[in-house]
Amino acid sequence: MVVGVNGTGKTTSIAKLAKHYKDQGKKVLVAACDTFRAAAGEQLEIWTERVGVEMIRSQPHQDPASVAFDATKAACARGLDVVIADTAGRLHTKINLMEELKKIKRVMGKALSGAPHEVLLVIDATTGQNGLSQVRMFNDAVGVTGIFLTKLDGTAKGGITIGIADQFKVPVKYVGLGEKPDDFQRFEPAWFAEALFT
Ligand SMILES: Nc1nc2c(ncn2[C@@H]2O[C@H](COP(=O)(O)OP(=O)(O)O)[C@@H](O)[C@H]2O)c(=O)[nH]1
Ligand SMILES: [Mg+2]
Repeated sequence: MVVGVNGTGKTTSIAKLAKHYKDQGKKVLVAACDTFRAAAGEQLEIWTERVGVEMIRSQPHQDPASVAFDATKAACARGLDVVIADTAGRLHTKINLMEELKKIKRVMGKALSGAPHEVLLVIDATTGQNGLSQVRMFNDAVGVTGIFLTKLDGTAKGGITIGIADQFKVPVKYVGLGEKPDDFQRFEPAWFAEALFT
């Protein structure tokens, strides 16, 4: 399950991860759970076609949780390896985003015990300390298991990484280094620490 505020790079990062798993020979299904913005589903569709993985999409304004549930069930039934759920970063309704994310998480667990196995929060490295309040907010609501720190190509040092590690004990797992599917890597603390001082 991938969460984060709009514009941080959720959809792009999902395309990167989907391609990464596919390149490892895994069968990947992406669930478009941002059902509030039509453009969000379309953008995800373009990406999934480009990297060559399957996607499940809903009708506009369908309950996002039901998309996540269907995708997880379908993946189990068909023996797929990885389901990645793209979620909304802001809602254009009175529904509370955090309540919606909690529900998505809950129903994935109903479809498959233990799911979602990862709640990945996407943080834009260029937003600086505001990212910390995003970590707090999402972590309180859905329990973040890892961070995907995007746009590290656009900022000198990504110093927010230190604050995240210090305050939340949530590991930064991946870093985004550009807009193309291969522009990312696993976060390497040693590599990062060295870059801070050079
Ligand atoms: N330079 C750079 N741009 C990125 C990276 N990740 C995402 N983007 C860009 O950030 C913008 C928002 O990304 P998008 O995936 O639509 O964000 P979402 O609203 O969270 O789904 C797009 O223009 C992406 O190309 C990254 O690692 N580096
Ligand atoms: Mg998106």
